[in-house]
Amino acid sequence: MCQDCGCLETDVTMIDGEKPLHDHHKNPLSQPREISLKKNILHKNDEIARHNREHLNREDVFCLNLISAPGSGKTALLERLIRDLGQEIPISVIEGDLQTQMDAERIRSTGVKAVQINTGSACHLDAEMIHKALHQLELPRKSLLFIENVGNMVCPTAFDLGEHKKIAVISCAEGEDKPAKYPDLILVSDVLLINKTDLLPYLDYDLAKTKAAALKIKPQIKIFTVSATKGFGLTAFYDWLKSNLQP
Ligand SMILES: Nc1nc2c(ncn2[C@@H]2O[C@H](COP(=O)(O)OP(=O)(O)OP(=O)(O)O)[C@@H](O)[C@H]2O)c(=O)[nH]1
Ligand SMILES: [Mg+2]
Repeated sequence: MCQDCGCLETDVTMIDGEKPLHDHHKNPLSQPREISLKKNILHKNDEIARHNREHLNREDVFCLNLISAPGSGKTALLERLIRDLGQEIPISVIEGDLQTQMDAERIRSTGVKAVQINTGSACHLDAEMIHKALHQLELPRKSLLFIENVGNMVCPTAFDLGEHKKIAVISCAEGEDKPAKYPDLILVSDVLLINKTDLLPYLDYDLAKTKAAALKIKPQIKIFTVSATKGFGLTAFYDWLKSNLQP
């Protein structure tokens, strides 16, 4: 094992009988270059995200980015929310998925405008994708814009899209260990929705333990326990949404 970096490389070179030098030590363009590239990508993303946010602020649009594992109930929550609040508050949706228009079609069938972004193989939305989608939407003033991210609890956490708040969605059916296993999702989120609470009688799921785990990671996160299908707990979440809309 290399004494300098701890790697297992065996291909070593001797210099003047001194200690062995690995090829990766001689090449200054190895790992540090990879890190700076990642920084550059995120820097560019953040600039576009800032631009998106300025645009949304000018129109008084409150924008929320929903992040969860596949199947936690993001689209079901949006369908329910549109039915419950759509008459009171104008709502628009940007849908993110690798393939298909399925989620956008579900939203459109509620009568609300939805733009579908297909990322192909990318595991997350980025600010440039949202920038293009914003040009396809005429956002009413003082409205809500929801972005449903690609179903993934890891990659979307690194990308600012220009939203005002991030909402993590987990469902009881996924197990109570999710906050502890995916702490970055909790750290970047302002709100945690614990969905599918109607299934609690059939699951071995400790709701209090899940909430405590999330609060340990981020004490200021707001937690709502809800059921998109039965409507449990949604009024408190709607009150929070309304409290964030400019009067
Ligand atoms: N019992 C129950 N089922 C739910 C609830 N919310 C969603 N579901 C079901 O869970 C499944 C997945 O819901 P979706 O809304 O499609 O989940 P999603 O997060 O949008 O999934 P992706 O877009 O694939 O990431 C569907 O069969 C929903 O009917 C809930 O509160 N309770
Ligand atoms: Mg969906």
